[in-house]
Amino acid sequence: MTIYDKIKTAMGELDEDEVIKLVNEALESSGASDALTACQEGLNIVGDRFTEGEYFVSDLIFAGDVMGQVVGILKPALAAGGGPGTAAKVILCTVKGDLHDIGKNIVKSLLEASSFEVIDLGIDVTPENIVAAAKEHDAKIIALSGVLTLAIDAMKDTVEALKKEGLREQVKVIIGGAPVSAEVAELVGCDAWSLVPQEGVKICLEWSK
Ligand code: B12
Repeated sequence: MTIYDKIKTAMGELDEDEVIKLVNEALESSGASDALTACQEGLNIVGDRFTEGEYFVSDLIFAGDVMGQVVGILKPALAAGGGPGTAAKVILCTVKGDLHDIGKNIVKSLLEASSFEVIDLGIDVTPENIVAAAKEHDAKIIALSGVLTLAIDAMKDTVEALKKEGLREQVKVIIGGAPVSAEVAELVGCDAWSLVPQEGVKICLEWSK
């Protein structure tokens, strides 16, 4: 069993001590990205067990806590070599109805490592508040995160709200999070999508040139 398989299994089992120990080991030996992916795969196991009724909401909360610790450990390595840097502003949030913020926070760290000024609106943010923030900060990039299926509608509503306010041509919108795909991106009407934060940052860097 590779260390990554071990991390995935330990996360799936919600074995906090083992996850933290293995993630530290992985960080020393090789890649932070692979350790992050292994943890995400472990979280998929947690999610499946929740769906099957074996785990409960309290287990999701605990999984979120363990993942938060993992992100804290991996953050410096993930953010290292963040790229050339830019001073552009990015409005970032988890969309309306969705309280999941671990993925959003990873994206934030990586954007900041590339010197973006991130205006983090937090979680459960309405399209109206996103539009208001884009106006207030004169931001040209909006990054939306969402993990629940219902986040897709909220992302679509946000793009519609930007159109309604006549802002759509002036801002670029990127979306990410578990339910996002090419089809979802088309439905939402955004400019780009990614499940990989590093890739998302690259796209934002292109836009800010
Ligand atoms: C931890 C967790 C929670 C925690 C969240 C804590 C927190 N602070 O975020 C808590 C306990 C709050 C929670 C609550 C709920 N949850 Co929950 N939760 C999870 C779990 C186990 C992990 C989510 C996670 O953090 N993943 C790790 C992060 C790093 O991944 P990520 O968000 O996808 O982000 C990555 C990429 O997508 C990308 N990315 C993300 N955003 C963006 C944005 C941009 C711009 C870019 C470029 C990239 C990008 O970068 C990240 C790093 O690679 C998942 C299971 C799973 N399979 O993931 C269920 C899961 C998401 N939850 C689920 C459910 C059902 C719920 C609840 C409804 C449970 C309940 N009955 O109350 C509530 C909903 C609350 C709400 N309104 O949001 C379902 C969702 C089903 C669905 N399809 O809609 C899942 C899939 C579990 C399942 N299989 O049933 N949950």
